[in-house]
Amino acid sequence: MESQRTIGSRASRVTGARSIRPGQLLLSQCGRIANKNLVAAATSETVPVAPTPTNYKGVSLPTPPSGSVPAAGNILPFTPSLKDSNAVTAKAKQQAPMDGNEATAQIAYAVSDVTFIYPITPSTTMGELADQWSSEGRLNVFGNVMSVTEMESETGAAGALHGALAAGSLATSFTCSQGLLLMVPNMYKISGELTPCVLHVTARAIAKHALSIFGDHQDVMAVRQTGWAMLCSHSVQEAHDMALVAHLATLRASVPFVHFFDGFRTSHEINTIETISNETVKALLNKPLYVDAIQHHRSRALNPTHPHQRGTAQGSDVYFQCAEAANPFYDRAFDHVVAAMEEVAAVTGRKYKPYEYYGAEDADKVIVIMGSGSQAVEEAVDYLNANGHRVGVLKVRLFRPWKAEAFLEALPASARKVCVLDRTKESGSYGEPLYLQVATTLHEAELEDPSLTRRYVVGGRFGLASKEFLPSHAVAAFENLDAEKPMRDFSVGIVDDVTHRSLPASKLLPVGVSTLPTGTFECLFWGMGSDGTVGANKEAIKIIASNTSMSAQAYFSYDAHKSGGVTVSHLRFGPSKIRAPYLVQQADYLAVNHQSYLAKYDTLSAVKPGGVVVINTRFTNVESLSNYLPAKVKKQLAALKPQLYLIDALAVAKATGLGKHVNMVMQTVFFNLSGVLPMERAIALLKKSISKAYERKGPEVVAKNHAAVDAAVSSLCKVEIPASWGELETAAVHPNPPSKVASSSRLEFLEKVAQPMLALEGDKLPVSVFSPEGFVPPGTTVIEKRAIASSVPIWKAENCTQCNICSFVCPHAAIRPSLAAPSELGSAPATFNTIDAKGPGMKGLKYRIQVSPYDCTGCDLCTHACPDNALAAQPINSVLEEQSINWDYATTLPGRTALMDPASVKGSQLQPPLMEFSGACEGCGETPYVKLLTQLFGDRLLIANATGCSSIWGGSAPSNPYTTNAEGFGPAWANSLFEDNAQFGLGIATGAAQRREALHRRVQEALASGVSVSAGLREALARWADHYQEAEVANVVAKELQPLLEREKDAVPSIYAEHDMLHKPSTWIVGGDGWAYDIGFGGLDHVLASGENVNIMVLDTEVYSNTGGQRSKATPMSAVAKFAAGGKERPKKDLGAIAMSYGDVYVASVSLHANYGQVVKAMTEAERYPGVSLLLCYSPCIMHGMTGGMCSSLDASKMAVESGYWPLYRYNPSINEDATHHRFQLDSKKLKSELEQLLKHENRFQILARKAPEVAGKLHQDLDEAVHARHDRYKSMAAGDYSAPGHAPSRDVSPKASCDEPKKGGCCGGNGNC
Ligand SMILES: Cc1ncc(C[n+]2csc(CCOP(=O)(O)OP(=O)(O)O)c2C)c(N)n1
Ligand code: SF4
Ligand code: SF4
Repeated sequence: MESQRTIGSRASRVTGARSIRPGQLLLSQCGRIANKNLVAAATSETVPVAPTPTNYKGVSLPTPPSGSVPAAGNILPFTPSLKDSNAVTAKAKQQAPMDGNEATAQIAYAVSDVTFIYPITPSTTMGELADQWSSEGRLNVFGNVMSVTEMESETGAAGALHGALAAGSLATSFTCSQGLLLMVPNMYKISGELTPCVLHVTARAIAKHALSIFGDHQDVMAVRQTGWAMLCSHSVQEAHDMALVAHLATLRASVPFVHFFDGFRTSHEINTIETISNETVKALLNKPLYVDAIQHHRSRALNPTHPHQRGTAQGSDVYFQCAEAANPFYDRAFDHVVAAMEEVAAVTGRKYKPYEYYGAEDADKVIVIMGSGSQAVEEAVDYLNANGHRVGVLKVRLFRPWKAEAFLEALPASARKVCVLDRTKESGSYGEPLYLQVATTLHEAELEDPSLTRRYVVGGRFGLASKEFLPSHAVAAFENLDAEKPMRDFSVGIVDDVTHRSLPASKLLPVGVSTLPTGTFECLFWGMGSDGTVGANKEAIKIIASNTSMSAQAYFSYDAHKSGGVTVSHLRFGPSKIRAPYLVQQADYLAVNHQSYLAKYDTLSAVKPGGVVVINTRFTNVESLSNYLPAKVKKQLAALKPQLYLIDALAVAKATGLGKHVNMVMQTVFFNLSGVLPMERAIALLKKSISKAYERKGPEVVAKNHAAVDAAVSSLCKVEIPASWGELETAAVHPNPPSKVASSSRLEFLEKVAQPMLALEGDKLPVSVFSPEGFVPPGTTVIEKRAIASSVPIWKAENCTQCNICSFVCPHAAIRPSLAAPSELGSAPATFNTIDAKGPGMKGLKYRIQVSPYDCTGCDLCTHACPDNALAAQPINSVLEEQSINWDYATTLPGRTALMDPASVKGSQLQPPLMEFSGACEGCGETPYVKLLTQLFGDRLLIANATGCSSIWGGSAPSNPYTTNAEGFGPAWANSLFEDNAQFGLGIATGAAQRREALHRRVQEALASGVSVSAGLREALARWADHYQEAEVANVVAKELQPLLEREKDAVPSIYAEHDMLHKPSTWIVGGDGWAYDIGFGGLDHVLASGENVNIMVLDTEVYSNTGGQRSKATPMSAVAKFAAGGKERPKKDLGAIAMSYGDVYVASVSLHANYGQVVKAMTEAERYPGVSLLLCYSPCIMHGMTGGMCSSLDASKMAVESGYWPLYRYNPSINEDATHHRFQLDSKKLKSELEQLLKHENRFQILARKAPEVAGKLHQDLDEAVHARHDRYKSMAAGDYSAPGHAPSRDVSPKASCDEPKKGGCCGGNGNC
């Protein structure tokens, strides 16, 4: 498997600066003491003496010579003294605002030479920073530029990490969740070999009934048995400090460390921290102990000059003993952690302990907790103790190796009741891991010393997938301990009305009482995904933290839509240190950046009475606003009496050339109204940060943002809230138009689950409304009605030629053709105008193009695609109600799906899209392919979807865009994981095929046995048995059979039981290029080679779009992507050529936006082909940075095809090669434009051109040459010449299955060769 390197990772870039060698030590070397005295010498007598390490023959192991660097080839792990007399003292303090990822990455980069990375949210940023710093040539403390290599998966990253460690490198990596799980086998290897290493983990939920990117400890708890020490950070500051502790401790202990902190809550929280400089770190690592440790690690490495063997196979005679031989290293690790913490304390002044108590000295109740939640408990402890209680919190940092004595020492003797809170769930266990550990510790202590008072201990769960954990929840846990019989195995923070395990709300800390330090200012900003609000707030908090003496904190919450979703920024700043690992509960300042949110969401629920409220609205006076706002909101405003400001930020943004990006305008207003900085200074700082942030996008973008800042404040108006608003009647308001879904089976889910979740009220839902397996009914996006477009297309009937192309290209299924008989139009709305329908079979019908303004995202692709100028974008407000009524009417018209061949561009659009209104970005290039797929085969689709954008826009609960046709048939969709999708899809196909074969046998046996059924049923069964593999016949007969079987089910019970398998499904394996080219390639390759009848659709955005645009092996040479900050140096992998090399795989390379007909043809051929089919789909994405935005995807795709950058071809193995028929057909024969045009059109290519023009020039030239060479090869293949290397074979290789539809010309396209 090819591995990829960034420019910065080349060995040549490891600068001339040195790594530490014995002769270069700056400090004197300390002596070493004999092994058996190690622990005692290092700690007080209370610490037991560790046994002398022995080898598998029971012989005492030698230690490296005292006081000197071990000889090369000393393969024993490092066993140093615990203390080192060479103290390094504190340096001047430096403060900086940063998030937990950056705080960690700074240390990891400083002390590591090598990393192997792979993106996974929320840890990706650490890898991205390492890549960026490496590409900028940043030196670590050893004077080296870190080598950063992106791997094909975390399996690969862990394997490579293991290898680098075995070669003696100081190596690290970053991951979480599914990624961490993939590392498990190598984690055992690394710890088994007692290798120093640190893995930094943003602890995250695991994909179970659903995937979740949010934080909890399920992933780290799943590796607690791998032999890695586990050190937990509780805050952003700790992430910085513990990262260093972990790196120091691993060198000391020769045990690898997982350093973890809460995903999102800590990894993405920006807080003001005191940083540790590289000089300080360097001074620490220059201590002889570490110099020795590093040298020792290197001398143990694999090296042919002093070889040894590792990783052997052992039998039952020795494996066990060898495993036990590692015990001394784990026995000592705790003390090494303590020593490392002391060293860090000496240079930072921040003292940490593995188990640290906070609270009343004489506490009677104590909560034990790990991670960011401990800060909420600290606030609760302060609050309760200030109110006469005696409570405390014991914060666990070191989870493995566990040190019972130290834990007991930290727990106050007065504590009678202990509550252990775990941020994980282990279904079926008697308790979660931290609870079990604590319970065992207490129990054993009591057994050992019967005089000890018995402690009551209970365990509970909190905060799964970043569920809010507030001080009031901690208080509820303390209150539980006061109950006569405290609840055990409880949950807190949710309402469990099924098994009744959740704690009731706290009585002692009522809602609305803040536990924050006095003077803390809290702000909320409601923005829309990709409108820049989050980015602007990140800058704002950095400006405040860096230019005032205040502490600052920022956290951002998002909904699941890729774009156009809701973002809420939670900012706090104030004179005291801010802990508060939870969302803002009572804002002093609220900005609502989109007026529609006021009606849709309860934006005012977390505002302090009398606070500042700023609304971006078109209605900038109280009268017009009054007409717009729902009564409920007006009443809320009247009650809160905020200082209300209005601004038409959209108008300011438009006037300054920023389009719909209102972020800078709203930021400027914030600085103006909050008064956090003098306004002149704030403006200067804002402009400076804009210049830095938008530098990559070019000077024009910078200038426009500067202009927006200048224009903002003068557009702000303060308004008085009319007293009359307080008197209004508040009828229940729902922002969404009534649900248009008739099916009662969906209604319950829609009403009880989907509606509240969409209104961002999901946190309040009780357990009982959920189906435990996490299944979602079809078609739930129909109720979303987001109305996020600023303008929508309106049909100009007079220009329309009825090509249906607007509908074809719409990524959101929001514009469709309607056909109606004149008689059906009697009750049509007045503006529902139509024209005579054109084309065969259309006579007498009326035609119209109708948009759904609530579902349109305003991407403008349709207006660009229309060849006849028959669509015009209109401001949404002017047409919303009218066109919504028209859309509703259009959906009541009968479908006329049989009028045209669905396998044509126009005919496909008369089929209902069974994937509609997804959460994809506006103009997304992936969705049109899947939408078309559902129009061609939607009623029989089985989709296995790899994790990626397509699984997020296609399956983020409660939004299921996959819907059903009038008969209730539609795509059945499932996501297993990222890496296993090909195999998952193969399994689905095999399972379904197996069941159908068995059914076929039963039908044949029933027919042969003369079973007593009606002639009609017998005839239909016989017909089905003859054609069961031909979808177009079998599925029609299956429908006929339905009522017949229903009537006569008792006669053929075994056939009736499987009647839903009478329909022949079409299995599609769908995923992005990251899946297909990288992490899932092994499985994909296996499926390609399987000969089974499955179809694979690769939505190739040429980057990992879902995680923010990291490079994959599909990324073209020279493009700048994340993890390829210096531009990709290697060419794109030719997946099509690999697939074609099997000879029996149907392969097509398509571009929907560039050639509509070819994609329909390829999809149809692929589905008909009875073996494996692979469709490579060019998918423009926001990550490409197209000039003109996503609506220019049509132009970009044409440029890509016409320049040869993206060839269009179809390779059909069912065609027998002869002089005139060739399997390989090049559909883009003529190159009509230069590659340069495309390169200039997209920022991904231009970044490098701006940053390093010479490098870009060379890479662009190489790319151009490669494109032309490939085109020449394809031309010769299309002429039947397969002789060049890498070409598809022309020999006959037959797939396993037989042609689906021999009677219709079949997979050969009618030439008789199938
Ligand atoms: C084992 C594992 N590693 C990493 C991830 C994080 N992850 C989810 S989607 C994704 C990228 C998907 O990229 P691609 O396949 O190109 O699809 P796209 O998002 O571009 O559609 C990554 C890295 C994961 N879910 N599982
Ligand atoms: S503007 Fe975009 S989303 Fe709206 S109808 Fe046109 S193509 Fe569809
Ligand atoms: S593929 Fe690109 S455009 Fe589509 S949803 Fe993902 S990030 Fe957005």
